[in-house]
Amino acid sequence: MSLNEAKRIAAYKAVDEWIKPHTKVVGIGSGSTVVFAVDRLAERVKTEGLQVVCIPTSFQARQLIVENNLTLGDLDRFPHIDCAIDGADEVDSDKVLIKGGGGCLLQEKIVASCAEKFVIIADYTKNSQKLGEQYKKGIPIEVVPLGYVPIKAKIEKVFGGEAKLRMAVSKAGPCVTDNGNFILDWHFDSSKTFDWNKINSELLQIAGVVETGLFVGMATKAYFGMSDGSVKEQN
Ligand code: DER
Repeated sequence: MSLNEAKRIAAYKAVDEWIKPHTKVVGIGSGSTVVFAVDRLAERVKTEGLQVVCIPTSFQARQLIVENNLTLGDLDRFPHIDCAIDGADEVDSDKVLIKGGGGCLLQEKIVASCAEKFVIIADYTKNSQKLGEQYKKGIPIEVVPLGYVPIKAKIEKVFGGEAKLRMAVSKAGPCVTDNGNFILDWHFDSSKTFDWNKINSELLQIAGVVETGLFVGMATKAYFGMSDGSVKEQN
C-alpha cells in the first residue's frame, strides 16, 4: 500500500467516526494527510448536507477549506471547536506528538487547545514507541527571529543535542512561519528517555520561544493507516 493510501484510509476513518450530523465547528490541521480528511469532509457536506464551519491552522489549511468550498471560520467567532483533525510527524506510545514538520505548529496548537476532541491522522511511519524512533528531523520550536542565536545556544546548553535553524527550500534564507517567526529543529538524543511534559514547559520558559512542536496530553485518539490496508487506532 502506498503512503498516500495509508494516509487516506486513516483520514476517512477519522472523519467518518468523529464528524457527526450535530458537529458544528471543525479544526482543520496542516500537512499532506489532512488533505484527505478535507476531501472526505467536503464529500460528506455535499452528500449529507453537513453544516460545519472549518477553522484553519495555517495558510495551507485555509486554502484547503476555501478550495473545497467549505465554510471558513475563525477563532474570533468560533472559539469553541467540537473536533480538530490534524496530522503529526510522530506519535509515541503515550500519544505525545511531534508536530511542526510543516512549520504550522503554533496555530495548530492554539486550535487543538480550543477543541473538545483532537484527533490525529497519520500513516504507519508516524507510529512509534518513543519519539525520535522514526522522525529524525528534530522537535520544531517556533522562535522570534530576533533571538534565535541565543535561544539556540540556551537550548543546546540546557537540553543537549543541536538546535538547527530551519532553512527554506524555495527561497534563500531561513523558513519563515505564517506568523513571521523562525523554527529551530531540536535534534535530541533519542536513546535517552525524556519527561516530555517537563521539556515542553522548560522550553516555553526560554525568552523568545513562542511554541514547541511537542503536543503533550492533547490528542484524544490517533488513527494510523497501515501498510496492510488496516487502520490502527490508538486511544
Ligand atoms: O506540520 C505539522 O504539524 C503537520 O501536521 C505534520 O505534522 C504532518 O504532516 P503530514 O501529514 O504531511 O505528514
